[in-house]
Amino acid sequence: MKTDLSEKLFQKALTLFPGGVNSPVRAFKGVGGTPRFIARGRGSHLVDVDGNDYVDYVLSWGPLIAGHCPPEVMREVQEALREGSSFGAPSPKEIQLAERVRERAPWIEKMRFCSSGTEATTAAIRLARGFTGRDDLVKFDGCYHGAGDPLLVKAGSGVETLGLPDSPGVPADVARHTLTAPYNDLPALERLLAAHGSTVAAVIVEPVVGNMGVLVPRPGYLQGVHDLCRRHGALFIVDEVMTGFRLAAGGACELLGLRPDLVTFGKVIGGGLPVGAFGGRADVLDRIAPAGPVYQAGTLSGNPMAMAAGIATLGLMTPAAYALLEARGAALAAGLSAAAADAGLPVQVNRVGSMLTVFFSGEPVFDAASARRASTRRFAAWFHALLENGVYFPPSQFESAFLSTAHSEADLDRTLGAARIAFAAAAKVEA
Ligand code: KE4
Repeated sequence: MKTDLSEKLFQKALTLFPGGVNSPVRAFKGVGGTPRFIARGRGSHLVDVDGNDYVDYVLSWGPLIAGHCPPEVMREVQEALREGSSFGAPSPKEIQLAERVRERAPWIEKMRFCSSGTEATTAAIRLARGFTGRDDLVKFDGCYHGAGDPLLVKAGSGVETLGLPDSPGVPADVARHTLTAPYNDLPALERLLAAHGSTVAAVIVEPVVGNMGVLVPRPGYLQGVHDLCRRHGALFIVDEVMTGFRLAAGGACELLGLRPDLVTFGKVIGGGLPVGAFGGRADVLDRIAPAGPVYQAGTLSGNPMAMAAGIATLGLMTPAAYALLEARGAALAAGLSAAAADAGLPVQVNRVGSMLTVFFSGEPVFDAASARRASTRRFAAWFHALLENGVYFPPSQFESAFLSTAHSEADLDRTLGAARIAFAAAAKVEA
């Protein structure tokens, strides 16, 4: 596969950007090699600057649930742009998107739009601290909630991929207020809150973890987390940036029957344009300025062009669309498991709906510690063999792959054919 132009552009990018990228996970650090520079996306496919075509399972890390450039989204965004991209003033489109959100997630009594998932989680934590008057926060080892200071403690995603202990630059005074517990381990959280519960403002969790690779919550676990929050007077924050509007119309909260105090969104809610949101109980949200004293703001929050992309994207996600994502996800997971077995490779395929990860491990993967025991060397060999055969998976063992409604049966056939070749390549690598 010719990658001359990507390699040339990457050398140039290295003189402009730290690590040659504008977000660490894109740098292929977890798998080695040169990141592909992308020329365009269409439906379920990407084409790189050297003209190579790939079935895309990154989908901009989740937002493109209807694939690249769905005509309905393109039309609405172009329409909105004709009237103006951003006013810095209220506009009807923010009301339209908020009403679509609330139709799907009625536990969101009030909300605030922002421009990224990181803004949403950072604001939700400040709001929980302001509402409770407490300073401590609990998160789970391996969960990633964006690049905000309070959250870069034992985080997943790029932090895990790069093996960064916790990010330098986060003052010890901030980090010490972030307590961590293992995911899927209720007794551990019980012990932590028994010791610190009176100073904990909130517990934040990825309901289905995507940022250690996919980790599936054990039955009753998340309800148990919520019950412990209630017992200790802490707010329960569900971070649906990755799962929101993807695992169901009402996200993981609908799928798993959760009713959190606060929820955060990103990715799909903007359909590929920059949108984040946080919302939940009205009595909590009403502490946000200018209704209350907890400050949060953003120049482009609720801009009509991004709202138009979100409105159109959510409008495409019908019950039939979710049924299609479930069918495609199940078929892909089954095909990958069978192909790995044929290659004599022990793998765990963790999947919920259209989110999945192939862990190169012979044991169940249910938390950060078991995920870290997977073979990143075998994953890297598998990733590159897939890429060489026109299939673009996330370049890290500790990320989720995503499907869209644009992924066809032909895409899955091509993917499984490439996967068979890739598993054979991985089998030649020491675990
Ligand atoms: P953004 O600030 O990247 O929009 O959202 C942060 C965030 C918050 N919460 C969850 C559960 C998330 O998954 C994310 C972002 N996810 C990563 C992918 N694992 C974004 C990709 C990147 O960092 O480039």
